[in-house]
Amino acid sequence: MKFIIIIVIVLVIIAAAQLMKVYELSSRLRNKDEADVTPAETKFNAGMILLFYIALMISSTWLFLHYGARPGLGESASEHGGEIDFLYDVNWIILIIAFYFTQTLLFVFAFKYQQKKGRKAVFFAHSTKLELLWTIIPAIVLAGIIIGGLTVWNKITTPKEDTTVIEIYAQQFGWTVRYAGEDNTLGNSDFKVIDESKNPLGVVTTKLINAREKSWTKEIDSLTTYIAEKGDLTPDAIIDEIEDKIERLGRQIRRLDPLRKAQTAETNAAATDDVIVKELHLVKGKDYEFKFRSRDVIHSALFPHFRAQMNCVPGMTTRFSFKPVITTAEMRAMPDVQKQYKEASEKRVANGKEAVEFDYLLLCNKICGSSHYNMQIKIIVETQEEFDVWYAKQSESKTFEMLAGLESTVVASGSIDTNVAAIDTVNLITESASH
Ligand SMILES: [Cu+2]
Repeated sequence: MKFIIIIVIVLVIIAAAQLMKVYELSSRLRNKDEADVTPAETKFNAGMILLFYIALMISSTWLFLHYGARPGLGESASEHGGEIDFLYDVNWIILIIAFYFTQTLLFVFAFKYQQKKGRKAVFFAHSTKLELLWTIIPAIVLAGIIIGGLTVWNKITTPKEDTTVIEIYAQQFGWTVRYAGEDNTLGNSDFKVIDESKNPLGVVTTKLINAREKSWTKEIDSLTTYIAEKGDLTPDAIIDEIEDKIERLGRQIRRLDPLRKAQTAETNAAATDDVIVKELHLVKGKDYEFKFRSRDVIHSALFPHFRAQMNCVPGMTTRFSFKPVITTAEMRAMPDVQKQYKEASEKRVANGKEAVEFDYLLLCNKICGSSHYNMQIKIIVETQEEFDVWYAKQSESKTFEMLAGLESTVVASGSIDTNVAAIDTVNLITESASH
């Protein structure tokens, strides 16, 4: 279907070009310059301009009325959101007034002052009055918009007291949430100790550093032993690779030193109780401070229903605070939301898909790669009681220490790490042999 439409458009363009050519040829035959415009043609063009103006006004007015002020977003679910909505509405009102005013001038003047016999255009080189008018009015309007925006921005970004700290960690292509635990303080973090499955956010504790060092030292030991015992029977290329690896591991161990120095009893304690999850649960009426980090490229954390957005920049921490004021259940019960989701669900069910229910979402709003469109997690706003039940369950199994498997590493690291080193060596040998 799309293909047919494209073909039709192309054919229409070709036909129009051919018609123009025919017109040019015929005017040449009639000995007439094609730049000469007859009064009838001028009148026709002016009429078309007026017609276009009327169609533009009717269709834009219909769009404004049909889609309303904030299509699909519903009521703001955060405390500060009302002010953002107000700014948004003010901007739209100014834009719409400017739109109707300038478009009317443009098209109506083009119609009114169409070429007529004996009419001459007024010529003037400069008009101070006009210059002042179209400089000062936009300047005042723009200053108003900017001052209004800055005032609201300063207000909503001023740090609040008694906020609950939550880290939002971005990476291609997903979000991870870290709750700060009882102490409301996040533990230190560093990319050097990131482990995809056990420590995805690179949270640091002295215990973790020691476990890392121990496991890397073991690996070095077993590789060194391998060279000492079987070096004579191993091709030089493989020996080189093993030696490179030993050097690399040594470097990794040395890089742990500054991290170890930065750790104190407090930062260790702060990290141990951090809870790492894949869903963001918030309590209605609580002030939150979100700290954003990114592992790879710039992402942007967008909370559309809360009218909040903040860039997540590799190498730095950005922050934003807001207070959710409507729970997920309350939002689902709103007539507008129910209507919107009922219609969507009916369409989906008709197409053999399952029905959908309203959910708050955290989305990525920076084109960050191929799966950017799908970089989202659910946000659930609930009562304190509901939150406590959920959180208790998470802190049974998802604290940083448990995820990092620290206890078991310390006890059993010897056997596990030697195995890892042995497998790696075998891999190196088989890889080189296959080349
Ligand atoms: Cu992203």
